[in-house]
Amino acid sequence: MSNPKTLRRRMADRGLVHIMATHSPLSAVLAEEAGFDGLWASGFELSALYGLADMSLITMTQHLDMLRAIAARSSLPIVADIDTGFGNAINVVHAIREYERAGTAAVVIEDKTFPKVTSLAADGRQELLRIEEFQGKIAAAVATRQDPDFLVIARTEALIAGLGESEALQRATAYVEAGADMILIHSKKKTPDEIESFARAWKGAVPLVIVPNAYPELDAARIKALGNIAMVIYGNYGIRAATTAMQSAFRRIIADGGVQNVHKDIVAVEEIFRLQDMDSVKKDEKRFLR
Ligand code: SPV
Ligand code: MG
Repeated sequence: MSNPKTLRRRMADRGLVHIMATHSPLSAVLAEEAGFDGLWASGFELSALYGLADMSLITMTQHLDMLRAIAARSSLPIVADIDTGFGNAINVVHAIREYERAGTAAVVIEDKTFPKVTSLAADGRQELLRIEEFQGKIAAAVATRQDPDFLVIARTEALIAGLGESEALQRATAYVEAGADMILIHSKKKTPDEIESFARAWKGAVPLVIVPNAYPELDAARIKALGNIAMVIYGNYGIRAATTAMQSAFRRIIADGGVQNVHKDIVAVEEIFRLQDMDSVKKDEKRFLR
């Protein structure tokens, strides 16, 4: 089954799919082993991996290279975060060709101007495109895909930009008219009220996607109760978990004057060998090194 079909099938069967943010093939393998339904090739996480702000500094080539490396190590469907589509509708045409060829199941395109500003920054300077211009980008994505199951998800940042629910609803409706398969509605409020209110007001024909990283108490049970959210993306949890673990281990090594204590609290190198699939390399050595 194709990756887009797998993702659609999982949404149909499970009602709600859980998509984990990844920034590397290793984090993708860990997400797959943990039991997630799919992967989020997150722009925020990849930017952070490079030590850069999530402000359109990472190029499409860098993002695609990482996505291909992730796809090579995981069988999970990938939802690609293509930010603003790397420019105008012409750039979107090029991006969709490349991402579909790379085996992506879905793309999320957001209605901000290029270069974008990361969504969760407290005083982020958020500028949105004209509705018609963004409709052109969605229409370009839909017209370019080869596989009709490849999902084009339109993300509105109207709530992030402080424009309110009616603007968000108007934009989401316009994006569905342009052909979007799903609407990602994002909020940086510390409580879920804004998202729950939008979901209750949403009467559109397509389901919603949310990224509950500012309002973490909105768990799967509450999400399901809303009835029209089919995908939850755990954006930024991979890079935050990795940062927490590395900060703690690195600080302890300095404080302890060596690795003698940390050593027993982190995975053994054999676990990394397993994640690197060393067994298959050993088998190949036996077979081919003559
Ligand atoms: C990402 O993970 O890159 C996202 C989600 O787009 S957020 O950072 O919350 O905007
Ligand atoms: Mg992003």
